[in-house]
Amino acid sequence: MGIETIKIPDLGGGDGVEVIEVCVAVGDTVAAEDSLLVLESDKASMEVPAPMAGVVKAISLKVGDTVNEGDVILELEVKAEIEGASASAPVSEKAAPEPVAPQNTPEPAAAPAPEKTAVVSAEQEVVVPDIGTGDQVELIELCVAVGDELEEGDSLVVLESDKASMEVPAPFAGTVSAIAVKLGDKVGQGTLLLKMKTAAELSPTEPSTTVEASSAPVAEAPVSTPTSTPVSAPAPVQETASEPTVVSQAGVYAGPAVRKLAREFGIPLEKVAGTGPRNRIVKEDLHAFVKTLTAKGPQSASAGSGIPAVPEVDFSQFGEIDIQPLTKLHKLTAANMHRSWLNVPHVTQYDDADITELEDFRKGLKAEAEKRGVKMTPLPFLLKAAASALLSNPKFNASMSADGENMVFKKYVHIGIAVDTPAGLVVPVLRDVDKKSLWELAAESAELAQKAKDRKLKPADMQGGCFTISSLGNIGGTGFTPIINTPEVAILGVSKLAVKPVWDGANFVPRQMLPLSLSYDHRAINGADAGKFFTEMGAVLADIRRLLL
Ligand code: CAO
Repeated sequence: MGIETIKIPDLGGGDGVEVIEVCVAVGDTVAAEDSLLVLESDKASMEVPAPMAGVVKAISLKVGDTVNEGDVILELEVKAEIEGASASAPVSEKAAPEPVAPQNTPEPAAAPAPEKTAVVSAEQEVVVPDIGTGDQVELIELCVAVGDELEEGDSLVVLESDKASMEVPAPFAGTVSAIAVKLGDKVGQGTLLLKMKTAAELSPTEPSTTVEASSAPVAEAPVSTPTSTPVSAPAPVQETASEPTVVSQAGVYAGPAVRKLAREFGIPLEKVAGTGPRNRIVKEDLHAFVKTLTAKGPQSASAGSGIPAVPEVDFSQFGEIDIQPLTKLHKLTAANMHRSWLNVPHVTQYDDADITELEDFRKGLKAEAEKRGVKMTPLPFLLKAAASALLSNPKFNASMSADGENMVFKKYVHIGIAVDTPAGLVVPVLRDVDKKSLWELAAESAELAQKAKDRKLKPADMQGGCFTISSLGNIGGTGFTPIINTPEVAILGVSKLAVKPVWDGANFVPRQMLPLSLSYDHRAINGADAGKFFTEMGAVLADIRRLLL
């Protein structure tokens, strides 16, 4: 065992950098490379990793301190075997953070001085400067768009390595004329970032030049003359005036670890309020952001996915109100509807089925129905017609696998019926509809509807459906757009029967027309399939003898 004093490593040529996060506490066991501190200058932040594993015994710094190379960070108790390893690598070398700023930061806008003959608009290439590492780093923010007018020092891009993020400022004032990079690109010293036009005194024949932007230093760094080497193979330049991939997060202050976490969870950093020094976003802010989203429920969760949330309104300011909590069933139904509506591309097709003869037949069954103690409504006929169409159109009697890779075709025909109850909407399922008689279906649907209203349905009564019928016919309306009961791929809406004039080839005759609306999942079913399904259903409803065929 031994105590190692861990000090601020070489900061890449700068001094006086602020401690904005202390990532460890006394008593913590840290592994080599664990973050100890986060330091930040005006333009860059970096994490200082532990040079070795050990237990933190004392911490000499606190948030807000300004530190320089060599300042003591903390005392680390190191085990014997680790000590040996540390002895061969001095703390100052091992603890060096991912360099953020080069020792010799090139002077901004130090393009080679051209011959001065006239004032013209010159285009200059801006490349990634010496960023103190030979590795390629990721471009995580593009702060400008083509056409932007920039001042010298305005942020162009933010680059991020495992341990540090850094802004690359404009080396001179000008207008962005082309952007050569996009988010996620891996770049290194000399990579062409963009082109800028600047009014400069140049020879009219002066070719476009290349200027290295100075990566934002941690602190003031000694200035050296830049290398103005044109990039030999520049990345393709996007000349479009409004580049859609440009995302400006300029002004977002967050360290690499926070940015990484935000990316992993898809949190838009620009929407997170930073509570750290100078409004820096710290991990706790991300936690609070996610907690707020989850606490606000599904509506706000959708806001997180880019859908604007409906603003909360205090209705009592307009008059008397009565707030009643939603039932559990209502909330469940609402969540299912919302999920289906957001996940499934719905298409709804409308048609009227001529059920004049069906109605005559149904009404003729009234006496027998009474004897049997059942009510023969249009619903059992709709169930039979739907079962017939499902069998001859298997795409409707199917579900998409959750990964979107397969269609699951069902060899059974179980159909759900939407039942309106005081507690909310439920969908009990009638099994093997294709194999049952109209009388059986009439009895069973009435029984299930009654059970639903009495809240006596069991979960199994509502599972296994292949297709749903939602009948508002006894209530009214000429048509509606039913929402698919996922993972089913289609639903039939039934509206109120109406007598309409229909042209029979010689005359308009009064026919009893049943308005139907068929919503289907357009990922699984196309319009032609739906047209065929509808035509077949309509034919069966128009002449139920077809059920015998
Ligand atoms: N047009 C005109 N009249 C119709 C009809 C239609 N399309 N469908 C049914 N009717 C008639 C029936 O023939 C019956 O008339 P009689 O009393 O004269 O015989 C009357 O309307 C009542 O029928 P019903 O409601 O008792 O039976 P049903 O088989 O038609 O429906 C059920 C059963 C459970 C589907 C229904 O009661 C129900 O709850 N419907 C609401 C479903 C719903 O809310 N869907 C919305 C989902 S999306 O928000």
